Amino acid sequence: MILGIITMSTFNNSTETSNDTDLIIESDVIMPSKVSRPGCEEDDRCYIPSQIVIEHGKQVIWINEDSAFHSVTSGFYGEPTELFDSGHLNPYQSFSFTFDEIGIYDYYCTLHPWMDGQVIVE
Ligand SMILES: [Cu+2]
Repeated sequence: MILGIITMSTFNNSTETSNDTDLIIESDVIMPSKVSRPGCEEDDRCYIPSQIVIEHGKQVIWINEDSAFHSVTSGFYGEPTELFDSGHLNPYQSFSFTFDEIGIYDYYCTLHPWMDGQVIVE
């Protein structure tokens, strides 16, 4: 379990002071910053962790911690399986999917062909 920490800044116009609020968002897999450029695939860090093992019936939560859009889409680039597709995730948006069936599920990002990951359901 990875806890992503998001700092949200809110500004009070009348006094021009800022308040930082930390939100803890539960996630299992993160899309880290700068993965919108190739390179993360060299050490398998486009999704962290790039492979996750869960029990069937459990969900996986992904969060986009990058400043670019990403997706979590089942299958391989150019060969989606249409089991799940997050669509374009905004920065700090999350997506979850519950895996009921045992199996090995590959997924990728529709925007960045080098980004891939795998969920193993036992
Ligand atoms: Cu991407």
